[in-house]
Amino acid sequence: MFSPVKRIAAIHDLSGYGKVSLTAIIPILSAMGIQVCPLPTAVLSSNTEIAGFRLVDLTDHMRDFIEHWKALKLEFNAIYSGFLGSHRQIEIVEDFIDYFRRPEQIVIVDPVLGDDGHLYKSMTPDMVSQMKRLIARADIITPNLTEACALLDLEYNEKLGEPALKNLLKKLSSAGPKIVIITNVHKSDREKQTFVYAYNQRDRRTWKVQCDYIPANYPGTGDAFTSVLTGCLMQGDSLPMALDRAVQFISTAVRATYGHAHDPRGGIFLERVLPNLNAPFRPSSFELLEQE
Ligand code: PXL
Repeated sequence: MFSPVKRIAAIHDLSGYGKVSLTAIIPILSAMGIQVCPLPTAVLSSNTEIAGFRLVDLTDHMRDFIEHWKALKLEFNAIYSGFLGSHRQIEIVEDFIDYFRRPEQIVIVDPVLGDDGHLYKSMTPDMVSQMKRLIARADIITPNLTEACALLDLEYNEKLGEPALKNLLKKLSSAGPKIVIITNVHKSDREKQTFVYAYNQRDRRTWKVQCDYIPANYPGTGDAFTSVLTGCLMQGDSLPMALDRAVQFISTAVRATYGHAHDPRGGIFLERVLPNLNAPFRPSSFELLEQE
């Protein structure tokens, strides 16, 4: 039996400072009326962009925590994983999905591997292969362009045209996930815009959403994006509506932060914009690119 309040299992790290992972995911989904059950993968003093961070790895405790959840017979309307620190953690998430999978549930995997054409330092080729296995279990994946290329063993090319992007979406979707969302496409300072592309295998429609581009990199914006998107889908929004809401929310959050003299490594000022999640919404930028 699902809980009367929709519930999501969130398998991510907890970083004390610098709004990434659970410190972004919990407030966003809670504000959207969803109960978040965090399964922490690690506890950090801050995100890893900030020099001197301390980290306690929780891999050795995760299976035991999961045993308790099994004993409690917990059920989840959604399962959401993001940045994972080791191949063992990826295996734990795979087993988690296999055990807690239910019909009508959404499994979202954000295959965090890198950005701007580079894999993160901790991402070995072995982890990329395992991430390929994990995405096969997901209903929805949200790679950025760098991660999409890595998952398909393609060289990163930031100038991919629309036919090539549609091809990427479909290839990733044929690996398992019904919905593939590629973020951070065509970042351009000059044109002041960036795009999100999405393909839904169920209705064979491809969508494109335009976002403002602000030349600042805040860690955790990907986590905030996927959290809003997930919350919207759990509330019953269509895919394009959820994409549009998530993009507008992030855009506003970045603008609310950018004007301050603030070290971007500290992340966005999420608390300034959380109430927007419950404001009336006017979709503005989604576009149907293709209907097969
Ligand atoms: O997904 C972003 C993220 C998650 N977790 C940690 C991070 C970051 C980005 O910097 O450092 C610990």
